[in-house]
Amino acid sequence: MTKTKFYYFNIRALGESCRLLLTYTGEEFEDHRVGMEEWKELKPKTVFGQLPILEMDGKQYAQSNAICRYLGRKHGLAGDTIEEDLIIDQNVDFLNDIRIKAAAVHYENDETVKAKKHEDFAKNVYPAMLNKLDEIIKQNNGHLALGKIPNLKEKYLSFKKLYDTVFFFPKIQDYVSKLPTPVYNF
Ligand SMILES: N[C@@H](CCC(=O)N[C@@H](CS)C(=O)NCC(=O)O)C(=O)O
Repeated sequence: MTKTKFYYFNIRALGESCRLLLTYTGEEFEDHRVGMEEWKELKPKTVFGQLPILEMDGKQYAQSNAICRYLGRKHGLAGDTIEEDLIIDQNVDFLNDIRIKAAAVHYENDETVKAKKHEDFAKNVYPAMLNKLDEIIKQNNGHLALGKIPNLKEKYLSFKKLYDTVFFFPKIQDYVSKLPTPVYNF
């Protein structure tokens, strides 16, 4: 039997959609949370020097979205046609565009630049992107995926619905109830 091990840091970020998919589909896996000491040793042995990594039968696979697409196909969650796959991919890529903006602020070390970037994006970037995402989730009846950006669930009812859709599943609730505390909430 295939032994599946998922390697990522003890944060949600790029790993959580893979963990949620593994949990939802019932695929048995080890949720391996890599600490900084282990990472120093592991990094040069990974495909791109980054996490997440999915390991199956001792073979490694990288890139969070590629892993999610693979898990979706493997467990019958992909589209019925290649055009449906294209729609899924376009929405995931759009979501990633928003994440990249938020990450640029989150990981900025210079506090002045960080504040400036946040002010700029909050005024000129997020509203249009988040309204579009709101529209997509509404059109898809509460489906898609979302990274963490503060207060979205309060501001956009559709985001709350999407969250409720995902966290409604008993297997996901069970997974969440056993989670270790992430090192930070991102
Ligand atoms: N495109 C990659 C990006 C992976 C990535 O940026 N990983 C970061 C953590 S979120 C990482 O491994 N950082 C540690 C390092 O580069 O040493 C993916 O989606 O999997």
